[in-house]
Amino acid sequence: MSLAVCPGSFDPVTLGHLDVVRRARGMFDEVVLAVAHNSRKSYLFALEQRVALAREAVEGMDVRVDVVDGLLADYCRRVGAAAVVKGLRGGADFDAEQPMALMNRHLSGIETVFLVGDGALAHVASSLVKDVARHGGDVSDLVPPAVAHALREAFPHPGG
Ligand code: COD
Repeated sequence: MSLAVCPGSFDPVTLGHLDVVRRARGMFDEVVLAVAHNSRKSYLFALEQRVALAREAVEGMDVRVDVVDGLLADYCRRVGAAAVVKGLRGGADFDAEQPMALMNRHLSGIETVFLVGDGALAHVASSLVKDVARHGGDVSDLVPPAVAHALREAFPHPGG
């Protein structure tokens, strides 16, 4: 059984993330969406909420959601992962991801597989989605329904 780990901050999970997870599920026997901590980010949603929103989003996809407490490389070794799967929207993503892939391989030998996401979702990033929602924009076609609801609660707008 080959297991892939799709890690991320998922603050919050978007349709872009889910596209990559779905593609990974087509290639591996088992897929874990792993909510991890990026020390360069501060989060809007608490860990428990990011996990709950991700669980709801992957319902019916035969994908598990788990939390990475510590290093991703250690987590991958512990669960016997065959690969880390990351999504690429473009060159900037590759530039950011390559050092992490090299570091994870250095730490535990784990390989990273890069999947090119749906071009129609290449503009979808958690940070942009939050920014649009913060200013009252509609993100309901970019995120799962429960995430759209959570964003409306986080950024209430009169009449919105
Ligand atoms: N299309 C395709 N791919 C996408 C899209 C989209 N629209 N949106 C996001 N993605 C991809 C990203 O490129 C990324 O690969 C993945 O989805 C997750 O994105 P984010 O933004 O939710 O998550 P990040 O980038 O903040 O995640 C970083 C980690 C949390 C994975 C990293 O910091 C980590 O591994 N932390 C654990 C501690 C650790 O091991 N640190 C050392 C790392 S070398």
